[in-house]
Amino acid sequence: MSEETKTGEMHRSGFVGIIGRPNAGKSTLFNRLLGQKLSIITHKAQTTRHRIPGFYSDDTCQIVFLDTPGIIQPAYLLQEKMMDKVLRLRNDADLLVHMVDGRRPPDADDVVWETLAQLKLPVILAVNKADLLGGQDSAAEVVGICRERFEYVDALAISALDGSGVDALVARIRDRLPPGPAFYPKDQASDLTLRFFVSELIREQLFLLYEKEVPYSCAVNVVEYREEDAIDHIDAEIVVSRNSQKGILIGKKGAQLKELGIRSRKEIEQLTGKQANLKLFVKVREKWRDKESFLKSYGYR
Ligand SMILES: Nc1nc2c(ncn2[C@@H]2O[C@H](COP(=O)(O)OP(=O)(O)OP(=O)(O)O)[C@@H](O)[C@H]2O)c(=O)[nH]1
Ligand SMILES: [Mg+2]
Repeated sequence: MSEETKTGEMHRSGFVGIIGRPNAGKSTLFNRLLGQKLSIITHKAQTTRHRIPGFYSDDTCQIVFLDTPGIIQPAYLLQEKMMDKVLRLRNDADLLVHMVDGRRPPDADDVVWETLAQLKLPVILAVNKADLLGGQDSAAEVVGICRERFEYVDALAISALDGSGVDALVARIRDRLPPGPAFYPKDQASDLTLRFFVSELIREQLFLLYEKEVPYSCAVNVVEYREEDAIDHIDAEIVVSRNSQKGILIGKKGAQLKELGIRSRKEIEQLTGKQANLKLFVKVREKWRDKESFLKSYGYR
């Protein structure tokens, strides 16, 4: 049963997938919509590996946003699993927001277009990074290019970074959702575990601290999380796919791993508002990115 809101309009609710090429700004938009850091963001492509739900609620609606990994042609099993998470939106979402970096719209042969077609859902185009574009005309040009390649139900320019256009985007999403009650309590932000968020914060620091292939070869598992009143004790393992990467991760006399620990701890303490005692362990699992059983146990189902 859907109820009328204070303004007399119907309460609306639904699931909205945020999709697009790596680095388009999906997680930046997601966090801005939710007013908090639920998804990790770096300047590197393929930062997000999971499908992350975040609940946007106000008096008139509840929107469950789903942040997703950037769409690519998969080269190994982990990336296939990442793309599965995008394709599963077909069953789980009412609407999609396609984020495009306004400076580089996807080429005509980009795998993104095929994915959009496969998903068979209404799609709103959000031309992002408007703050870096030369005004309305350039955004309109990008909209024109994208509309030649896909039939969107709506399109607008936004900046996920400075927030311009984001309220308008929410209003347009809301108008397209069916009347319905909230799915979750309105003060809840997500249904993922603290362990998950902590492992993601460590992965974010891995992306920022290490170069080239290393961050892409790492998975992070929180293996122990023990809460005390004033402090959390956390053991996390970092899984690498080759022995040589273990050395890089640890660094000379353990300096790099120590730095990773310090940076991650700061982020975790910001999240929990408590002190954290973080211990990091490095483990080698040959070619884990291509092995079903490892992927499963690291949460990439
Ligand atoms: N100038 C500007 N930068 C932005 C904007 N939105 C995102 N960025 C930057 O773009 C980079 C990628 O942002 P993310 O939010 O991680 O992108 P993503 O689409 O989630 O990337 P993947 O998870 O790798 O698919 C970061 O450095 C962001 O700060 C924007 O509106 N303007
Ligand atoms: Mg992301």
